[in-house]
Amino acid sequence: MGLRYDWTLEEVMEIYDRPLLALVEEARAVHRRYHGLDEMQQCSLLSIKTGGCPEDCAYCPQSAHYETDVEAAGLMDVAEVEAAAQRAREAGAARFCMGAAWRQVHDGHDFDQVLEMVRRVARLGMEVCCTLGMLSQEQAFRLAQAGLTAYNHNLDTSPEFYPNIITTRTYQDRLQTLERVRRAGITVCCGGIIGMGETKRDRAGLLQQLAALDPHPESVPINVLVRVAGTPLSGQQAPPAFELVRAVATARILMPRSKVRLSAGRRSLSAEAQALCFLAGANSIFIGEKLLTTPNPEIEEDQQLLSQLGLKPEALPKPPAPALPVEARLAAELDHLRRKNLHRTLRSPRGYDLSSNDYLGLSQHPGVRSALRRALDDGIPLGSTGSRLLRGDHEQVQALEERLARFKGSESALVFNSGYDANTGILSTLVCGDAVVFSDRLNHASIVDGIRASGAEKVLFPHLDLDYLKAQLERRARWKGEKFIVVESVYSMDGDLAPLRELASLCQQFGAHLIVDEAHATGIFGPRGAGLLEEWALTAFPLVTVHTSGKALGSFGAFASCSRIVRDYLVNRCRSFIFTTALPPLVAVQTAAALRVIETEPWRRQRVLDLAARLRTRLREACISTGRSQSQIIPVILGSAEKAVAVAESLQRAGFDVRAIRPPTVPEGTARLRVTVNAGLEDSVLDDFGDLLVETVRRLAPEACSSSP
Ligand code: SAM
Ligand code: DTB
Ligand code: SF4
Repeated sequence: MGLRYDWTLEEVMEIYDRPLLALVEEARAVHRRYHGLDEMQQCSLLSIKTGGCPEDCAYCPQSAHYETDVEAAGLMDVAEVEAAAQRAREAGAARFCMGAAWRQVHDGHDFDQVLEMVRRVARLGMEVCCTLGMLSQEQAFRLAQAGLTAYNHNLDTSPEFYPNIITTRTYQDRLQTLERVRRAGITVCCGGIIGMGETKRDRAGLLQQLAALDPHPESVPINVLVRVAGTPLSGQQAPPAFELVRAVATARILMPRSKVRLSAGRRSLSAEAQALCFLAGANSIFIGEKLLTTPNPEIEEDQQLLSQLGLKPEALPKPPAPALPVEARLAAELDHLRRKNLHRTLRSPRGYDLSSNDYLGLSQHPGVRSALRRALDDGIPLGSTGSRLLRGDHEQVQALEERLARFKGSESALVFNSGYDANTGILSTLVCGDAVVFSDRLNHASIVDGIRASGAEKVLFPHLDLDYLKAQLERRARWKGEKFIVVESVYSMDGDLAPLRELASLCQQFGAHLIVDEAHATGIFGPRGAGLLEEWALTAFPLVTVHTSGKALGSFGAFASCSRIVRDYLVNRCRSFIFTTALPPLVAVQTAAALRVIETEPWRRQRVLDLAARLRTRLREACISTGRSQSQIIPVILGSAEKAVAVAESLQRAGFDVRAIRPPTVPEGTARLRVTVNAGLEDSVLDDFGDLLVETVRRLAPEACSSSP
């Protein structure tokens, strides 16, 4: 099973409460799947600035609110820190963590010194971690640039118990710094403390919060409260060791890939209790006689324990290969993207689907699944084994093409490996270098690339501006070569519809050929789901229409419908068709089965369009524009990339999978959420989503709500 980020508190409690041995066994199984069982990461801690902290964390001996034995000291000297790191490395530490008793980082001399410390420790080949309190985004970027591996910033406990422990900053403040760390490309070290008087539910609540961070923190420190005289928590009872084992095991199960660090408080644990924690999945400890201000087990004692248990220290991280000049350029460009909120990372699907192109839910359809199962049982080849022109032309693909042609009412159809392959291939093959192509400014990148590759003259016209297009056609009335007009029928980022009838008549008037990409209309529009041309009963068929199978059909690949001559020409000349291994025949079976569902379950497309209308109405009532959307795609334009990302992340945290779309995918200043609806959404989910979307936009991007509907 993949990693999860949506554990409910009840689920976490159920895991936490399992019989201890069963819990440990399960955690160990997860540990075995994701990590070496005999490896222990050794980290070293150094307080580079001690005491006098303005925060009131009730556990902390360094808080200025309490009288403890800690002697305040200013920021250490860089060379001394470097020497300490060197000693730690010699003692076997692979990671060096520097802590400063600050509420937040202030720019200036001290921060510059910290950056230099980070650079020096990084040069020693160790992982470098800092814990300095709250950070601004810019400070996070600077730490990343200095070579920081990880930033430690703990949530400490559940959101409910938190106010009993800290009043000078909020849980939300903590989460914000963690987000900034993530955005800067630094790994996250985030955990908490047990033994502060919290309940079992609070411990589960903390773990749930940690596991909801996406991605999970790369390291999760689990501290046992070190009771320090003078702090409000000095009189707490030590928690039973088994509670710690449970917390470690649950963390291991919830966050399988993370390092779980048995951090402060090991001096109060027996060797046996520590061994159980290691068995339950803890695979990192702090070594050295001191943590930040409190004592830690003696180094020799730890070495003995690890050797008795057969645990060996994890090696220093492999030194990164020196960046080639080209990599340095790439890294600088990536850094620039991060700073402009334009850096993309991959994120697997989770939460309610409000962003995919699986409009009809066919990627999960039981009938399609059974068709695949039958085909597998009948011995269908798993790979196509070659390009279509060699041995890769299987009967299932041929049958699919015949079916697709019937579906479209065209003479023939030709399957491509993807929509991108279809558009680039078709345009670069059919359009000659002496032609002129009139292309809508918002056409998909694959259309743009295909036209570019054709070498033809390109005339961009403003989105769906037929007057402008007509004027351009008139200017080129005497053009010697061929003319083409290329549009999408449903625009993928705006959800609006191209006026195909008018375009067809312009083509007739000016002797141009129409090419229509029906990617987002296929399966949705038309009485039989064949697309917008069918919806509007247009009989003059374009030169080619392009359809994808990976959207409403829930499968993979694409197809063109066209005349026999065009198909034959593409088979002989189209490079993206010829020079690639054909799709596995199983995919053809899947697409054919999906087409059957489209024919037999027309309610799905009606449902999608009804849901879209319902959401648009909700947004319009709240004065949030949905542009000219008339389809299942609903843009919520927020302007800046930063706002779009903030709104998307907030909705994602609430369990709705919405994605931000930023330049260059959409024009500068029009970053947006691209919301899509699908037939599987329940009314109540859509309504909850609509309400939350309105509330979130009002809170984070109020200027996106106009005053009148
Ligand atoms: N000021 C920074 C901050 O709060 O993030 C950095 C240092 S702070 C000491 C790092 C973490 O150490 C705290 O978040 C807390 O989880 C842990 N810690 C502090 N005092 C502790 C104690 N007495 N027992 C256990 N853990 C403690
Ligand atoms: C963490 O979670 N534990 C470490 C580390 N992050 C910085 C700190 C423990 C501090 C214990 C109290 C002290 O020594 O001052
Ligand atoms: Fe300050 Fe950090 Fe201690 Fe809180 S835990 S008082 S922020 S040093």
